[in-house]
Amino acid sequence: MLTLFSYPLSRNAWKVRLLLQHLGQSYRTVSVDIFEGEGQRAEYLRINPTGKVPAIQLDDGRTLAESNAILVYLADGTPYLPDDSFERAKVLQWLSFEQEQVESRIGTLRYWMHAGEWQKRSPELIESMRTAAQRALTILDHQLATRPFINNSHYTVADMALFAYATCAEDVGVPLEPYPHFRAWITRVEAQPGFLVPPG
Ligand SMILES: N[C@@H](CCC(=O)N[C@@H](CS)C(=O)NCC(=O)O)C(=O)O
Repeated sequence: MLTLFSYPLSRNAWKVRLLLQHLGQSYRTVSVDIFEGEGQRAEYLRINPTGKVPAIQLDDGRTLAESNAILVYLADGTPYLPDDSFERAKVLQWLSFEQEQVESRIGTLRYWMHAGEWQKRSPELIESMRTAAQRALTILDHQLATRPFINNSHYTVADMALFAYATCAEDVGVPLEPYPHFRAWITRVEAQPGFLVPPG
């Protein structure tokens, strides 16, 4: 059975749990307490050299880390990842966007909040990350003005990945009010059969 190395509050891990739920695939969870340094233990670093969650281990012992790489692996051959090479590359385009422009800003601010590190950062840095997050949300809002899901009419792993942190914007001080198409997309994603409520 697939093993998922996870932490309850992690939305990067939630992306993977969401896909597994959509797929109806059984798995076992091993909790790695990233706030207690468990990710840095030698035993876990052999599974994921970055010490972060999520990671997965297959029955044959092989391991895979990076949430979006895991999504692509698990979604292969399912409706959540197109077979057509161009459409598939478009999904990868949005997965890269998610890591570069959403997770790195909103996800990092959220991590600082949960880790109690917010006060250690300068207000200027926090504000510049919020501004960058607004730019990312503007891009998503424009994209979603003309299509129901980020890569057209099909709900894919790109929607799952983007949902994880883009929807935390308000928690880190970025209001969603200016992004009506993005907010309508949130409702569409939440209505997908098997949707899993993300951790707060
Ligand atoms: N790019 C990685 C990021 C993973 C990541 O940052 N995970 C966080 C939890 S959401 C973590 O384990 N943080 C612990 C740390 O930074 O040491 C992915 O998408 O999987």
